[in-house]
Amino acid sequence: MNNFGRLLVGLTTCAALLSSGIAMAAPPLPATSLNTCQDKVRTEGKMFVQNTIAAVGTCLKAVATDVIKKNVAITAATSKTCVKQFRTINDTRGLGKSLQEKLRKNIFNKCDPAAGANVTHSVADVTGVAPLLPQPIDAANLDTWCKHFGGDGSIDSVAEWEDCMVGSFDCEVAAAIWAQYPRALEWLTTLTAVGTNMNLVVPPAADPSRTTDAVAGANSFKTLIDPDGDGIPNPTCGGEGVACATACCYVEVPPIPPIAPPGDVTCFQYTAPAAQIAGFMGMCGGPSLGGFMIKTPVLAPCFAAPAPMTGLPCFVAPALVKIPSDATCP
Ligand SMILES: [Ca+2]
Ligand SMILES: [Ca+2]
Repeated sequence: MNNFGRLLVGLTTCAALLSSGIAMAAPPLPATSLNTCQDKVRTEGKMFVQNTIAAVGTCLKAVATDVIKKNVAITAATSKTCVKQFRTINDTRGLGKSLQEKLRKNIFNKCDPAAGANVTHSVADVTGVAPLLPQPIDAANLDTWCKHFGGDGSIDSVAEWEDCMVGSFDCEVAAAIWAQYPRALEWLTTLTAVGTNMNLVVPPAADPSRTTDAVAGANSFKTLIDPDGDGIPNPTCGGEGVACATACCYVEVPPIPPIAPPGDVTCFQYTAPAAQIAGFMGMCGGPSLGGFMIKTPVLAPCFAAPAPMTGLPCFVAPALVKIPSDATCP
């Protein structure tokens, strides 16, 4: 074999080794894959929060220049800037261009086994419910807290974890923006007022939803600053900071010899914010049915104590009737 022949054989061998090396590139170990997911959540979370604050801040900076510096009404140029910025927050085209779509896609790619062969951990390793790995991420630790952001009380998928992240990050951003711009709610209200400002920005023919998307994005951001829409900003993450209480309404039939010793009790338990609980307790009080039934409201769960008059327990169904909790309560 001449030198050229040897070179050719060598090159061929090299190429074969390279290609087999590529073909044999092993997927990561499950624990490595899971840690990559955890780290992706860190970097994506940071970028989402920073970029969302930057988008809203860029809009409000332009408003402040009009209003504070020049003492003029919000200009067309500022409205245009705000449409551009809020489009990054809400984009209904589904092209993956909004900040939220990017966050979800990048987390999906590293965290969801459905993304492909390089995600070798299981969804259970993410949630921590019956994990296969010894050390899960334990997203299920957030089950109850995430109900404040619309969660169903049980994080069973990567997407549900993403939902909770988006909700909590949005709240964080709203609080930061309001702290920086005490007039944020007022200015966003003016920017989005029907028939004015942002609504007057003409979208390009190729992108007709640009303005309506941006206005919707600005309106939902307003809701984050003022969840109950009363015009008073209270960007408490997860709503207006609802504190829920549980009350019990004991309905007792006293023992009336010789009919019904030792009496009877049914109790109704309800969990809701303070105002609803007050109404519930108000309806419960006092005797009824000519004194044959006594209703007693107690601000505690029904299983906390026996019925006040008969002393009968009301710990389990059918004596204990649980009214579904108010939707705002975890
Ligand atoms: Ca669920
Ligand atoms: Ca409010």
